[in-house]
Amino acid sequence: MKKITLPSQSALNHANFTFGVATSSYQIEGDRAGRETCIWDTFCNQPDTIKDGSNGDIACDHIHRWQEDVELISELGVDAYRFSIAWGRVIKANGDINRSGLNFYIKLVDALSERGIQSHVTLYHWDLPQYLEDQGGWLNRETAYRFADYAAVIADALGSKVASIATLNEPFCSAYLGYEAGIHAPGPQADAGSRRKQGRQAAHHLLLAHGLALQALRQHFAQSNAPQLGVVLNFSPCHPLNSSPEDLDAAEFAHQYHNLWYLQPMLTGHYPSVYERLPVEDRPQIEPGDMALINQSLDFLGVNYYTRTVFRANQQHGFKDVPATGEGLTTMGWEVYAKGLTEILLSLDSEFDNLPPIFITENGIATADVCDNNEVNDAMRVDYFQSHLLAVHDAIQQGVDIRGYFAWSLMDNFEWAEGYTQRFGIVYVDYSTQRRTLKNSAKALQQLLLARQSRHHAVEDIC
Ligand code: IFM
Repeated sequence: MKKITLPSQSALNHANFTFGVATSSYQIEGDRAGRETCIWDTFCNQPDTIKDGSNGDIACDHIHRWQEDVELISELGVDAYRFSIAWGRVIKANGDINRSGLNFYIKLVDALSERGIQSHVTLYHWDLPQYLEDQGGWLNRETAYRFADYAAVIADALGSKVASIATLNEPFCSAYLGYEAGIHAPGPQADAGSRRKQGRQAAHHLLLAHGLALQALRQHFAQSNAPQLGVVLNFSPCHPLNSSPEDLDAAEFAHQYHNLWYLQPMLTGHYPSVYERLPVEDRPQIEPGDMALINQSLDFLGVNYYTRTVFRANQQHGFKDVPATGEGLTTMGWEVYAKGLTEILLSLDSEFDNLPPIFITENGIATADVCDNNEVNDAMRVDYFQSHLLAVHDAIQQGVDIRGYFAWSLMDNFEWAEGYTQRFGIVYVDYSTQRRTLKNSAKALQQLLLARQSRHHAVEDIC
């Protein structure tokens, strides 16, 4: 079996570097009856939205199997578990708190903490309650204020029991894929001509939600032990197809539009300069004071990285992505490009003076896994983790402040528009029995992490 190894002096070996695994609520929880309907329930019910016609009604049945899953996480030897909270499991349509839903997360965090595992919580990983969508969803400014109220409820309930709270996961996907491209929930809300405007408006309200929630969280924790507060964004280095001025410009446009659209307002209070290149009718409505609200200080930035993207010039939109081709693509059709992770980390570090410490909050690969006799030989995933951990090591060596790494994902799960056709887990899930089996990648990470743990314990004993 392949191993994962790190240079012996690597910062990733230090006890203060956090290793974890990650999931999200809609992708694993199931128990549809225990929560309000969310936009993904509605979207999955529409024809031709999900590749295999599936939904998250049962998913990995995590709500009923969470104790088994906590044991699994603990067995892996990780320091931390990153998961998201389903807003509609915690706040009912009438605004009351759903006590049993909230208690689920309290019990989860307590059980993790009893095993010495930190909880890293994300408040919003795409499952907007349908009752808010019915009032306009992210196109309605009010949703941002409801998000801040929900954040305060979570702060009150989980408070200083958790290591970190991230407001949003990949708002780019919520706004761009959900509204502009329309391939994620809630799906197209307008004719093609108005979708870009709607995408930008949803993005602006997501940014506002982030700012208002951070403000509420800071106020809540003013007198007490605060978890680290931040946000999780997805990044992909944008490369030109060739070195023509048009393609170079397209790649820069895409970089600002995809990578900087959220981070720059959060860190500086301004949209990137390509904002000015958007036709006036595509720009979001911004109220006075919004940009200052969005510009809250961050304790950490969560970086999700999977692959790079290649762009060429396009008359109509300024840029167009060029899908990867050739050998060695993942089952998502994504290129394995580990040095892109070092590249984007260095580029963010040089672009922003006030870049907060970074956690790699998602990194992983979908492969065509088969469980044969309780064995899943996912050698490609082992190689992927190996090369990407070295890419993180390289970035740290070059001065980037990176505090942790979370593998995506703890287990196979509902991959949004791809349904259950993509397996991102280090643990294989047989959806007909819900049986979980450690893939070879999980065993390789486990070996690395348990060896690391025993070295830390040995050092503690000496001290
Ligand atoms: O599964 C998703 C996750 O929900 C958000 N980041 C990307 C992953 C893989 O597509």
